[in-house]
Amino acid sequence: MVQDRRRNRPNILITGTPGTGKTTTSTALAESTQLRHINIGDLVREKKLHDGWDDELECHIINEDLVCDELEDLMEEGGNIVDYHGCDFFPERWFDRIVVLQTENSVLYDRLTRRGYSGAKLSNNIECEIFQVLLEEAKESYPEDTVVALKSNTIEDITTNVATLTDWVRNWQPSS
Ligand code: DAT
Repeated sequence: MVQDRRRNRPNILITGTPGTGKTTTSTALAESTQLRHINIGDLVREKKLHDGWDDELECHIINEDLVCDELEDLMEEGGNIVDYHGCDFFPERWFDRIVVLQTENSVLYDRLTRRGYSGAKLSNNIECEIFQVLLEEAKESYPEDTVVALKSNTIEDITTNVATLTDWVRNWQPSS
């Protein structure tokens, strides 16, 4: 695969089941690296990059083409942390690192319950984590050596993950 390395700062995708800590991790990482944090859920709401509301899943029906069009220039420029619970519709060439956060089921269950999830929305997300759906999706969508799974059960995990990723960003070099 030919990487698009005209950018001189890397792009990172932080993905995982809702509640695994994507936004918390991305926010801390953006602070320590000065990369730009792009929360896809917020972007979709703010710029209305959706095709309405899904009553059953209780979320916007994201318009993937509109999202990709919206982000193309920023991604080409580099220096982005993209935070989203899906990863298979972004162009492969956008990302230098794909981070899949993973959380123990019981811990995730408590976090999502606290967030007000119940019924199908809660069980769908717990199943998504049990079956490692995001890790499989990432492995199928990106070169294996760019995908890393990190556990996100505790605050200490976040601190360690942010430190590891910050080092990785500092050492990243655009290839010639
Ligand atoms: P996501 O963006 O993946 O949906 P979040 O960052 O909004 O997740 O976190 C959801 C909640 O769980 C929030 O209250 C912070 C907490 N949390 C996330 N990761 C954690 C971790 N590794 N340790 C402790 N709490 C965590």
